[in-house]
Amino acid sequence: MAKEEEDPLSVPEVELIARKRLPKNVYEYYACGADEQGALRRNAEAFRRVFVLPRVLRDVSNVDTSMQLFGTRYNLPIGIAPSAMHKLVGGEGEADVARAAMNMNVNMTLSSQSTTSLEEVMTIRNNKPQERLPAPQFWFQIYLNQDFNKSIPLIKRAEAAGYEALVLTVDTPVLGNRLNERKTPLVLPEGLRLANIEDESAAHKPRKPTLNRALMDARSSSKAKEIIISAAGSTHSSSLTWETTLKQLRQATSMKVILKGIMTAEDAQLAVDHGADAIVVSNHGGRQLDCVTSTIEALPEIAAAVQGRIPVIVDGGIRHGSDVFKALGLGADFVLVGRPVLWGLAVKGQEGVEIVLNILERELSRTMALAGITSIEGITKASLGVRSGSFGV
Ligand code: FMN
Repeated sequence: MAKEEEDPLSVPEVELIARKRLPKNVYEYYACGADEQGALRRNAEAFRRVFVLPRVLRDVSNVDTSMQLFGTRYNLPIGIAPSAMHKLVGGEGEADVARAAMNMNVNMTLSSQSTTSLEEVMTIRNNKPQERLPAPQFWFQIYLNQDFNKSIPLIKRAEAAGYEALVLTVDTPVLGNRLNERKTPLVLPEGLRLANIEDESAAHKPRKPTLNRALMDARSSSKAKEIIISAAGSTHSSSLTWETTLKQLRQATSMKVILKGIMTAEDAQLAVDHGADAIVVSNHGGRQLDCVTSTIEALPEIAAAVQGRIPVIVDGGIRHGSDVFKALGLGADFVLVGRPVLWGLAVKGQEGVEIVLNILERELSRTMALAGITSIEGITKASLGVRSGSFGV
């Protein structure tokens, strides 16, 4: 095995190894964006137009990357974004990711389209032996059904299991047009189980033995998603509205409600007005609307509109600890990483996810030291410069 394969030193190196190891269709499913993949590229490229201002002769012998969110202290201002079907890369999928999150004291959002049940993932969190830090909180991501009542059982299960927050993904009234996925269709392997959704349908109806068969026969992952969703009597609802959705969720659960997929200051203001507990500035990793700005460019205006009333979280294109620094400087309280976690999982299971998180931690800590900053709260736009005026710095 080549040296860099044994010991990847950066997230792009982890991705290179993952790319070599994963079947092409699985790699494409994880990597691709929508249409011409403009949003996917812009998410990462936009970070390259932001600079960190080095400051010298400051005592940076103790750099602390920990921070607090909803009253919980985390080692890092970095959480794991929800992504579907982790067992496609092998191993124990979401369970491996959850163990890594626990070891690293990192927040994790489980996708409703996971291949491990939400209860099993929460058991990993709850069985943590008493240690120095309290366990990190886990959140549960959901797409709502056209008929809200059909979503209630899944919401109740997440609440009963102990998830702190429900992350409602609002950028998917219809699925994005992912050409690469369609060109290299994903045929799901035997034994793969859409754990939450299959359980949900099984809880209410006789078990559907044809589900896995139908998934295996699906000619693309978009098709597979449609099958999964319809098996749960569910769909990506295209009729959610500001008027009803948050009200319905409030009635159904006491979990915090986080809206994921906000890209404009106007929608951020509406999220605050309608009582969201936090927002995630996200374009779904470039997998939905292709002709959209990068998330990091959308962030400053959104943070300005929110004015600190609720936490602003951002994801998309974060591949380096310095990207995390830049996102915080541009107004985010917290960031999520999607694909880097999947690459780590593909390379070495739980250990691979920990390798990725450790790389990001070391890079963030080094960037802070070189910028003369010792705490997460100390990272502000005063530490940043930009090549163009588009970031409002
Ligand atoms: N977002 C969701 O809200 N629910 C999902 O089930 C979901 N599945 C995803 C599957 C894959 C393979 C990828 C790459 C992303 C998925 N996302 C999903 C979007 C991520 O939560 C996140 O917004 C995105 O990956 C962040 O960009 P990054 O991958 O550049 O870090």
